[in-house]
Formats: sequence, structure tokens, C-alpha cells
Amino acid sequence: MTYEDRLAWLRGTHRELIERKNIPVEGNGIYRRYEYPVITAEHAPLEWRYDLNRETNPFLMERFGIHAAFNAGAIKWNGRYVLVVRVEGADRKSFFAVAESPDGVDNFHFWPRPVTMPEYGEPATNIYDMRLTAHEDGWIYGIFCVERKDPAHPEDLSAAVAAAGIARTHDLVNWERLPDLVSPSQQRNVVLHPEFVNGKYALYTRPQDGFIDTGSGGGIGWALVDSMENAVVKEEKIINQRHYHTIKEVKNGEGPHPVKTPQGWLHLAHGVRGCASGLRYVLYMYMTALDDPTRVIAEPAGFFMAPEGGEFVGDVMNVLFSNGWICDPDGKIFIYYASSDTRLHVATSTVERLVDYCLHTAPDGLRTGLSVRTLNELIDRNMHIR
Ligand code: BGC
Ligand code: BMA
Repeated sequence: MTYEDRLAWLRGTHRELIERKNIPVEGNGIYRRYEYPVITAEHAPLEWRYDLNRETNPFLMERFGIHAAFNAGAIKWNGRYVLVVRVEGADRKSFFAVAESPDGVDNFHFWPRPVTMPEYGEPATNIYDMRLTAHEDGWIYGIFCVERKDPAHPEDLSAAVAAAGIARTHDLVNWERLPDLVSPSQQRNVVLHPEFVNGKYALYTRPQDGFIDTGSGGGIGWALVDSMENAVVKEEKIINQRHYHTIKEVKNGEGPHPVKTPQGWLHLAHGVRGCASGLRYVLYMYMTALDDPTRVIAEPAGFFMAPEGGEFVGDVMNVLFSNGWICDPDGKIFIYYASSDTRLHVATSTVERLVDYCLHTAPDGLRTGLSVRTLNELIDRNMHIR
């Protein structure tokens, strides 16, 4: 191929990918998946991956490998569906980049440049998984995981420390970095609740003993902090526990911030269990009370979504993860979930359906006998229906 032909081919395939119309797939009635991912590494602009100067790149080769685009924070902003995507290069460093779509499903395209996140303290080795919250104080906050090499173990090349980085913005381009969350333990999956609670900022936390190991960390926590400019976790209460022999035996973490519904706060989270093939990440839902967001009022048994088909395959197999969803005023919900740390998908549902799912799916009885009892009760009710 000549240089011109190759450039035309690159531009044409990129445009086709971005303009490809997605196709909803009918499913279990709770949500609908779509046939194609909404964002992949190949969605990254050509200007990020190629040196487009013929003099300096006569073979028109890739000069900056983009490997994955996944775990995105989400927000409806100026009428558009906007994602802050975790983009990962071939060098295993991830960074944030904003992508937008006019309707939440089709035509997601990246803004021209990635986010330049200001540093705080010791510069991070890696940053990822931003949760966006348009808080009632008027700022849009992004809380994300900041990973640094553990200085206490220089001999162990994989020893790392995870902390919650905090930044805020009004335009998603210019970010004001605030001090990292001060907490007695390491933190990942920290999420800001959108409303003040007793005049304070409320955070969903995930205390952990080590970088990977949540250990005695118990589950999803809740902490009130006086200010986001100097956020310090003093007291932390576990509001959603892990349990033996469930989808969240090893770890769990809050997804995006919960959606307020007349029946309670609707939460999306991830649960992790260990098995012969490694860690298996699935999504689950629960609800908390409007008058006390620390009180769980419903939690359907098991997973809400787990990997299917091609979703199993990728950089880190057997993983579904979500840190972003958008709820429209008409109650339609766009759930942005990533598969196997590689690509981003959307599933759509409504507040009404998801609340129905939470309130009318039996909770986990935590032992097989109770699961069979639940199943028999359903069969009994169906017996008379033809
Ligand atoms: C990876 C994350 C992962 C974490 C814990 C990090 O180094 O970038 O994707 O969640 O390790 O396994
Ligand atoms: C985690 C997360 C995600 C990732 C998952 C699976 O702990 O923070 O970034 O999707 O591991 O690798």
C-alpha cells in the first residue's frame, strides 16, 4: 500500500467503527445488552497512535500503542452522554480521556486530547477507574485510584499502595487536583455521594489491608468528611458486607454513585470471588434507605451481570466492571460496563425495572437449602398459570 492508500484506509476504518450503529439484544427483561462495545482501543483518534508526518514516519507505523479503553466514569453533561474512560497504553499505564455520544449508545468519540491530571504528592505510577459526581455543592468531582510503588518494599517489584485521588472540575478539561483521601487503610473504589448528609460530604469507601487483599476490610464502607479540600476519613462504617460462598466472597466495591429513586438509593457494585481461573468480577445491585443511606433495604441474590461470550476474553479474563452509569430524567438508565479490562459496553434499562428487580428478587439465603426453597415457592406460584 502506498502512504496515501494506507492513510485513507486508516481513516476509513476508524470512521466506520465510530459510525457503526449498535443493535440492542433482547434478554432477561431486567436490562438489554448491545451487540457491539461502545468504546474500544481502536476508537482512539489516529492522531494519538500515529505520527502522521510522512517525513518522520514514511511507513505510517503506529508510534504509541493504545491497548485498551474500559472502566469509564459517566455523566450527562450539556445534554450529551460523557464518559471519562480509562485508556491504557501498550506500556500498561492508564490515563483518563473524555469521550461523548449524542444518545448514550452510538457514535462515542474521544475529545482531541487525553486529560492532563495534575499530580499530588509523590507522582502516581498509574491512575484509573474514575467515579464522577456532580455534587450539590456545584462542582463535578472525580475520585480515582492512584497507584504508587510501595516504598516499604523496594525489593518486591509488584508491591504497590492504592489511594483515592480527588480532583474537581467545571468543564472536564481543567481539573483542580485536591489532596488524596487520608484514610487509616489503603483505598480503592471510593465514590462521592451526590448530596450532603448532615451537612457533610459522604463517601463510599473500600478499606483494604493490602494492595490486592481487602483482608479484614469487610466490604463497602461509608464515611462522612467535613471537606473535600482536605478529606480525612475518621470513622468508617461497613454498609455492604462480603460473605462466604457468594459472588463477593473475596472483594466488593461501589460502582458509580447511587441513583435516587422514590423507593430508595439504587446501587451498582462489583463482587469478586476467587476460583481456579483467578479472580472473577461480576456486577450486583442493592438499595439503601432514603432517610438513612447506610441502611440496606434490598439486595437480590447473586450477580446482576456476569461476563458472556466475547466479554470473557481480554487482558484480564473473566471480569465485568462498572464505574459509570447515566440516568435520564425519563428514567432510562445507561449502564457503562467494561469486559475483561479491555473494552467498554452499554446495557440499558429503566429505574422502574431496576427497582423492581431489587425489591422482587429474593435475597441470598447464604445456603443451598434456602435457594431451593425460594425456587420451589416460585414454581408453586407458576403451577396455576397456563
Ligand atoms: C490494576 C487494576 C487492578 C488492581 C488490583 C492494578 O495494578 O491496574 O486494574 O484493579 O491492580 O488488581
Ligand atoms: C480492580 C479494579 C479494576 C479492574 C479489576 C480487574 O481491582 O480496580 O480496575 O477492572 O481490578 O482487573
